[in-house]
Amino acid sequence: MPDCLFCQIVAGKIPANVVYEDEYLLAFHDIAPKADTHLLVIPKRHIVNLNDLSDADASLMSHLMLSLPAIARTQNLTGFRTITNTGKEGGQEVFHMHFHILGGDQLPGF
Ligand code: D5M
Repeated sequence: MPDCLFCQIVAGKIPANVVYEDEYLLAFHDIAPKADTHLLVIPKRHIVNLNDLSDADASLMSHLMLSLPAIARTQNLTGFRTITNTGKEGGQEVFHMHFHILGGDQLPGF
């Protein structure tokens, strides 16, 4: 998706501080961190948000969810918070699905 910011990061056209990459996923530091450590984990393929998923994405989503702890461990996080915002009303600003990983300090209860 040429106009998508995160697709451009996947394509290497916009720089990012990448901490993890595999065939399906990319993880990098959020440009405006809301915690001591704030990562974004995205599928390389353009998916808008959770509303855009179908059964065909089951294995990708399984892989993404199962990768989150290992991606957190690259930053020495044992405890962390994972958030995904879905749609404008859900606070989503970048319309390429991403999972926030927040940690590094003691987060307040939610
Ligand atoms: O979160 C979108 C997140 O994307 C927000 O925390 C800022 C982050 N962001 C925006 N541009 C960049 C770049 N260029 N690199 C890294 N992080 C970025 P949302 O859930 O959509 O509100």
